[in-house]
Amino acid sequence: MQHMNSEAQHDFDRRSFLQATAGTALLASGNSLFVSSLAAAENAQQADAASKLIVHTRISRNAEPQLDALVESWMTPVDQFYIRSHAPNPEIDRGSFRLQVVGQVERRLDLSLDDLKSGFTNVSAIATMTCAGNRRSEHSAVKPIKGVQWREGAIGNARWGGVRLSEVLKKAGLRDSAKHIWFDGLDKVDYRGGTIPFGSSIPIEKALADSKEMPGALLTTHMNEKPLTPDHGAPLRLVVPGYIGARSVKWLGRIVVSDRPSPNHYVATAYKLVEEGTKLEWAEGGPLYRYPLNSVICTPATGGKLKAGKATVTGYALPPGQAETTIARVGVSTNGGQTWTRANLTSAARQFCWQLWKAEVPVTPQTTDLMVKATDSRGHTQPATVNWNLKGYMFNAPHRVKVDVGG
Ligand SMILES: Nc1nc2c(c(=O)[nH]1)N[C@H]1C(S)=C(S)[C@@H](COP(=O)(O)O)O[C@H]1N2
Ligand SMILES: [Mo]
Repeated sequence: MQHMNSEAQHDFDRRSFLQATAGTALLASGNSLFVSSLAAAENAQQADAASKLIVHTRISRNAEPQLDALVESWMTPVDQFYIRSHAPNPEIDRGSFRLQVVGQVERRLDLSLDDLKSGFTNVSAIATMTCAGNRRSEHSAVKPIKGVQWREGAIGNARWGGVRLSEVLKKAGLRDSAKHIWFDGLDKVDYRGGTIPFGSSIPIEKALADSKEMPGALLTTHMNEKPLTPDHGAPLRLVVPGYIGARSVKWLGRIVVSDRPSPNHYVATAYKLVEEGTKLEWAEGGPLYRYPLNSVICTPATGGKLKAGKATVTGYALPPGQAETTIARVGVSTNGGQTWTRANLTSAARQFCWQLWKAEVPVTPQTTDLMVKATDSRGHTQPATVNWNLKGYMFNAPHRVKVDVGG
C-alpha cells in the first residue's frame, strides 16, 4: 500500500481497491498490489464510472476516451485526455520542488516553480500529444502484444502553458559538447527488481527549434489554461511538439545536458521498432522521436448500425510530427479502398496539431466497412500496411470500422 501517498492517488486507489475487492481477486504481494489479470481485463472493458475514460489499468493509471466524445472538440478537455503512466503518480511538494539543470552547462540551475514563472518568458502553444502505442490493439490482432491494449484514443490536443526549454538551457549556458538533452521524471517505475525514473531525451536541435508560435520544446505548468493535474504531470512536465508522448516527461525533476542520448531504459531500450527483441536488435534500433501521419474514424463506432443512403462519418487526422506539415486531405472509402470520398476538414490546420474531419458517404446493404486515409501537405500518404513490431508502436495503416447497413 506504499503507493497510496498523495491524496488524489489515495482516493483513487481506495476506490479501485473497493471495486476490485467487490468481485475479483486482489493479491497483496510484498509491497505492491496486483489486481489479477482477469480482473484487469474485465476492468478494461468498462468505462470507469467516476471518469469518462475507458480505464485500462488503475494502479498506474492508463485510460483513454471514447472516440465519439474525443472528436467533439478540437481542443481536448482534460477529462477526455488519455492518461498513460508507467508508475503511480509521485507525491511532489510544490514549495520545495526544484528543477535541476546539470551536465554540459556553464552553470547548474536549481529552479523553483516561482523561478520558472518569473525568470523566463511565459508562453503557450497548442500541440497534439499521442502515444507511440496508440492503435496497439490493431497490431495485437495480428499477433498478441503485451502492454496496455490501446484502441485509437491515446491522443489529445491541448494548449500547453509554461516556458521555452531553450530559454532555460540558454540561462544554464550550453557547452560545445552539448548534443542531447535528457529528462528524468520523479516517478518510480518498477524495473528489474528495483525502480527507475521514467526518462527521455531529445536532440539539441529539437530543443532549440523554436519558431515564433511554436517552441521546440516547452516546460509546462498549465494544460488548457489550468494548472496541470497530477495525472498529466503536475507540477511540471516537458512537452515536445511532434514527438511521441513518451518523450514528454511528466513530473519532470531533472534535465541533463549531454553529448549522447539518455541511457534511461525508455530511450536506450524501449520505444524502438524491433521484431524479436534480441539484444542486437535493441542495440541497433534508433529511439523513436516523431509520431507518424495517422487518421481514425471515430463515428460511427465499429459495429455501428447505419441506414442505406448517405452516412455521416467523423474522425481525426494527425499530420506527422515534422515542422510545417499539415493535413492536405482525408479520404473515406466504403468499398475497401477502391474509391475515396473526400472529407471536409472541420478544424484549424496547424503543424503538430490534429485536424478533425467529417464526410458524407454513400452506403448500401452491401457495405461492410468504412476506411479512412490521410495525405499530408508534403504529399505523403499513410502506408497500406504497417510491419508488426514487438512493442506494438506506430500503427498508422488506414483505419477500418465494420458497419451494419440496414435496408
Ligand atoms: N514521468 C513520466 N512521464 C511520462 C510517462 C510516464 O509514465 N512517466 N509516460 C509517457 C508516455 S508513454 C506518454 S504517451 C505521455 C502521456 O501523457 P498523458 O498521460 O498526459 O496523456 O506521457 C509520457 N511521460
Ligand atoms: Mo506513450
